Amino acid sequence: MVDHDSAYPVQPTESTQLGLWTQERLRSVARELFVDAPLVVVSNREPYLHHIDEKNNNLTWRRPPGGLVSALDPVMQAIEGGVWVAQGVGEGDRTAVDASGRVPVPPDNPAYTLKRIWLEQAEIEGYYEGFSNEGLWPLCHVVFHRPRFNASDWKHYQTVNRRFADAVLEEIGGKPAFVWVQDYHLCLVPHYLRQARPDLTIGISWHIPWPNPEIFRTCPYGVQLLEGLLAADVIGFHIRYHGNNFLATVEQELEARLDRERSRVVRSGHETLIVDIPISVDTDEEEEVARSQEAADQMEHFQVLFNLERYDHVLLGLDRFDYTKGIPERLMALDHLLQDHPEYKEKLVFLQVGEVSRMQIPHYQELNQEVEQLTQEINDRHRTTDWVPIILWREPIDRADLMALYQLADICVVSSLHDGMNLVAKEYIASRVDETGVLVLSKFTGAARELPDALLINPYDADDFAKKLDQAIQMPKAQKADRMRRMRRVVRQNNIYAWAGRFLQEMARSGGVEAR
Ligand code: ADQ
Repeated sequence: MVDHDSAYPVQPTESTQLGLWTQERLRSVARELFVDAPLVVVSNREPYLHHIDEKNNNLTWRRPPGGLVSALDPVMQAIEGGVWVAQGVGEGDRTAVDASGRVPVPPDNPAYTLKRIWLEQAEIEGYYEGFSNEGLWPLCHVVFHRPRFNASDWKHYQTVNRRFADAVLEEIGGKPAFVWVQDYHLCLVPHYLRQARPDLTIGISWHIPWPNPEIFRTCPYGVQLLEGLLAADVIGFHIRYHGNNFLATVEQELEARLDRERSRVVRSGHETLIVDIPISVDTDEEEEVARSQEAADQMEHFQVLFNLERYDHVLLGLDRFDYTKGIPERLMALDHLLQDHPEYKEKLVFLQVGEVSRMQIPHYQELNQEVEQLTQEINDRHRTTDWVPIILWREPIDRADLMALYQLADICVVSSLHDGMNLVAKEYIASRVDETGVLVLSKFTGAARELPDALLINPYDADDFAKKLDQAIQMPKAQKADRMRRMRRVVRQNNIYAWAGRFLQEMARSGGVEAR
């Protein structure tokens, strides 16, 4: 073990003091770090899905929605030569891979290897839909949905976590490696890896909030989850508050030595460093897409499709459709706004974009019904002969569509009830190359800590939320520009390469490799 004193987590590392993190800088740091040991990323969700296009008899592909994939794919592309282990879910996925489940990605310009593993239907139901998304997801987000745990889901969760660990071990053979595990689906992977290979350097990034100890202890398998995580050398959260909740949980649930000063846990002679490093977006790439001809074409397309030219104010909500994102709350705030300010009728439109997800789970079906019903009620309450305030749009969208929609939105509304970070907020800022636009942002997102220049709201307070929407509409041009400029500086500085670079440096130090 190296002396960690020089790597106190919240201080800027030597490397970050050198200036802005870029793709090139991450690549050169990675070349030094991973010279003798490759980087293997492990996550449930895969970065690319293959589809069979029956009409043209060929394979097509796309990137699924979701924060983790949006953030990590550019990192893996920058690092080059790594391996990403994930579950294959596209109907063309098996056709695209070789006999070991491997396929080079991105398919149009390969930079790393995707190794797919295959799960049985019962495993998907128990591990993914059950334990991960009906248990851990509501457990970690304070949204008043009771988590559901049962022994059969837990068994699947263990089995599948072992399968992911086995796939990593198969991939690295007997060689040294850095393994970077992602998120709440895979808490036990560090433990299984450590059992088989005590020499590996293992990190895990936790993308969602960590609850307080009182909530966490309702999980009947909490101790095993903590033990699984603590087999890692480094555990990363987006904000200090979640890291502190984790430390408090460990203190309550386990026999372990805590060094709060240095954010470390020592258990059975093994030391785990807890860091908080905010995840972000690839600002250069977002800007490039925002300025592209494709995005410009899509802007024109959406302008015609939604008849946007006729409105003074375009408000946008864009999410992976989830009950943590506060979609009904933002519709109710709009309802309040229109009741208080009927003068906005016909002058504004609220565009709610987002594919439905996890529809096998009853809470998600209920959310879908609730949003459809609310939209209808609010539209009926305020409609005029040729105008309704809310347009619900559920089509899948690609990066150019995203950048086009962000640039068309005078106001972007992110109203999560609880969110680890929220990348939509940061993407909106990155897209605003014209340095205007207003971000209305829930104070319960990790992003709110970095972005005091957003209009911060409590999504449960519909009156104040409506007032903030009004403030956003009325905000003078110069103030919008000042705020947006400051937010753009923050997002550019703490970009995705800073997140990955800093995390990988902490991993390297814990594994005895000195980063620059
Ligand atoms: P998510 O809960 O998925 O991420 P978020 O961070 O907002 O939430 O990321 C969503 C991503 O999906 C964004 O990149 C967005 O552009 C994309 N997206 C959303 N709707 C889409 C749609 N309809 N079509 C295509 N793309 C869409 C989790 C945590 C977050 C944390 C991230 C990363 O819940 O708190 O920020 O991981 O750590």
